[in-house]
Amino acid sequence: MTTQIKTPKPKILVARAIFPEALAKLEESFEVRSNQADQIFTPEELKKELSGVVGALVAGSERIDAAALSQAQNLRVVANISVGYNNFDVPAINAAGVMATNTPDVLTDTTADFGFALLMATARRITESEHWLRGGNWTKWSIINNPLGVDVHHSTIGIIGMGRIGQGIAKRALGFGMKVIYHNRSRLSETDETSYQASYVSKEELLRTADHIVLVLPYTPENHHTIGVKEIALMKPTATLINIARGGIVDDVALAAALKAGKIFAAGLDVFEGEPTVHPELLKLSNVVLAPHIASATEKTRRAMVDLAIENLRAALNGKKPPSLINAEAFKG
Ligand code: 8YV
Repeated sequence: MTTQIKTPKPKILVARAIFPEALAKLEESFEVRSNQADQIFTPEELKKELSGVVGALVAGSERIDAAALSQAQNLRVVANISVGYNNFDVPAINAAGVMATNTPDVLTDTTADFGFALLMATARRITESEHWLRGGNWTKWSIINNPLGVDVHHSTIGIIGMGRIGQGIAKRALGFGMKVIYHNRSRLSETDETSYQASYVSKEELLRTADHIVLVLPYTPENHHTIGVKEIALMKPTATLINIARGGIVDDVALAAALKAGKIFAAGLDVFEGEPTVHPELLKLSNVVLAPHIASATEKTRRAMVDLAIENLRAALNGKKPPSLINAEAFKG
């Protein structure tokens, strides 16, 4: 009789709740430390959870830095279920010899749809009107005595951050007959500018001339408070500001004060400084549409994000190049 020696499955961490079928599939190949209770780990807990695992699926809520990695001697890959990766300290991850991945492309259209939905809701005062109606204020039809919005069609949209999602917003804006202006670290190719009918302008010109400003740039320390008191002062009093980028791109205190004083028409925010806490002044205002960071939140897209993160993790652990490797430079040669 031969005794079969079972090789132990490699250990991985799934740091946030994921779709049960995806988890079950992972459990076929890995010993999984899962967090289906969806509790946010403290930095100390995260450090412990990462020790002894070879791979980890994480999200924006998990800060992966030198402290988190300090006991993660076996770790080979951290796969973010998110395109933005400002939760990653990339130099610290490189120093630990760990691959870092994200989930681009699969969420582009869903996120651009949401950016446009938030713009429409903000300009046309949809949530405010609904509250007004539910509050029993709709007692008669009126030409002037109900919430009057600003037009989206044929207005000028200013997109700050013209990556994949910014370009998705531009495509949608064309359908509304909008004039598209943008500001970005680098200019698009002539071909792309022509296809989106988009003009590159300075940040100041964009702030002064756009009717609707949509923020889609990644968060970096240099982009901290891209929009603050000075920038809001340049905007038109009829302008709207939409943030689907990251908390910290906008100075929320300055924005709340400007909205309260009527310096701009309205804002639509999906992301906040210090989220999930929202600045209390913003919660009191009616000229701001607030959403709980849901730009990528359709079932199809969230499943695609989880699947891509798993594909990245499996590739890295199988000695292959993950499809969306962020720190490829660190693994050259
Ligand atoms: C995620 C996002 O839901 O992908 C991103 O960058 O902002 C969202 O799609 C969020 O980051 C969760 O990790």
